[in-house]
Amino acid sequence: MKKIFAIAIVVAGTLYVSAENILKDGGFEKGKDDWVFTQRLVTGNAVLDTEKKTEGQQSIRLEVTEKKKDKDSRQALQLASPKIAVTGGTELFYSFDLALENVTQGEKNWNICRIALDLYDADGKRIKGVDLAGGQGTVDWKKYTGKVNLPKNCAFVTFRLMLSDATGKIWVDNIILSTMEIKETE
Ligand SMILES: [Ca+2]
Repeated sequence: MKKIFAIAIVVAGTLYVSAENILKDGGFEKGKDDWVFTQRLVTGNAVLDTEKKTEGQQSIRLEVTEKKKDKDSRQALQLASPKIAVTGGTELFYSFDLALENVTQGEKNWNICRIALDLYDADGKRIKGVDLAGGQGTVDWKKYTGKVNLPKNCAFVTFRLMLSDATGKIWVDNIILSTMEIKETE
């Protein structure tokens, strides 16, 4: 049985057609316990936010308030989804909402907010990461959509949110990953 986005239709007045979300609870309505939180050499957190959201009752907020002073390129705060089974050699479509507040770049130009898809083979070996969005400064909610061509040996993906050696806050909500194009009509 395919899940159709009845909730999205009601809440956002938005109709999603023919897109089944292979990421369970991409809107963080049931929390973040299934996600993997990693914190290295920074002060910060990942928390559910009931005030600022685009779908349902809550979104996820990542915030870094302070970095350690000693130079280390591994300073980061990130939250990664559980591994999701996919079929190699196919297209994976994505859609998500992202907002930023006072995201300040670290030393390198990639030390910003980054949203990525990580691709793994059947043995769990990481093939590569694909950046889906990034940014710095303060940016109101924006929807990002697109597709990733999965290599033939790709068996799993994870969706990852990251503040990489950067301070500030980001919010993400309404993540959809689908084997079919995500069509949206008002
Ligand atoms: Ca939500």
